[in-house]
Amino acid sequence: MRTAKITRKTAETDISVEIGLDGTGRYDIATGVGFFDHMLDQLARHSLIDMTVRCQGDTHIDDHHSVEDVGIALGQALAKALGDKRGIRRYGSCLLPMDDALVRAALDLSGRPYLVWSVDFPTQKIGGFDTELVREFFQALSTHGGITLHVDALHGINSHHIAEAAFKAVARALRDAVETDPRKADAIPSTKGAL
Ligand SMILES: [Mn+2]
Repeated sequence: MRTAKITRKTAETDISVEIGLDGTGRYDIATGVGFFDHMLDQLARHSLIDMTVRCQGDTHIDDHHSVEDVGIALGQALAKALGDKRGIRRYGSCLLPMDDALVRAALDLSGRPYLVWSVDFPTQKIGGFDTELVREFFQALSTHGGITLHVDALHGINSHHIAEAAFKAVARALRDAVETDPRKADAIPSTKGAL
């Protein structure tokens, strides 16, 4: 089974993350940030990656450290669970509508972190959540997961919908990319022989 557990403790956050790539999208998420929990629920549910996430962070300052550091830990967990990436499809993409919002995600589990982020939010906040933290999360996930990740919002007028569509689009793309390809089950999907 392709699973990983990461614990990460700093002066700002205390995090544990457990994932199973070959899961059914079961989730148990408690980060101390309500809207972020809602987004991670979507990420697990739509990637079919089982996820348990716990974060105790300095949310008395703001949500920034908690969101960024969970992104770091989840990225590290993904990289660890993927191992040498033998047999994976490697690429994934998704064009995901949610009411007014339409978000495109394309990713490559290349080992080369690169984020292209073209998502504008019409409001600075979703409830008490800073919309700029959505990018911070995906930047951390990309950097620490070794993921080339492109996310473009093609349309959207509601910030909650845009954020949720982004998480769901990345989730669906991840689902495809981490899946093993039965035609190439023993091969590392690169002409270089390593990812
Ligand atoms: Mn929602």
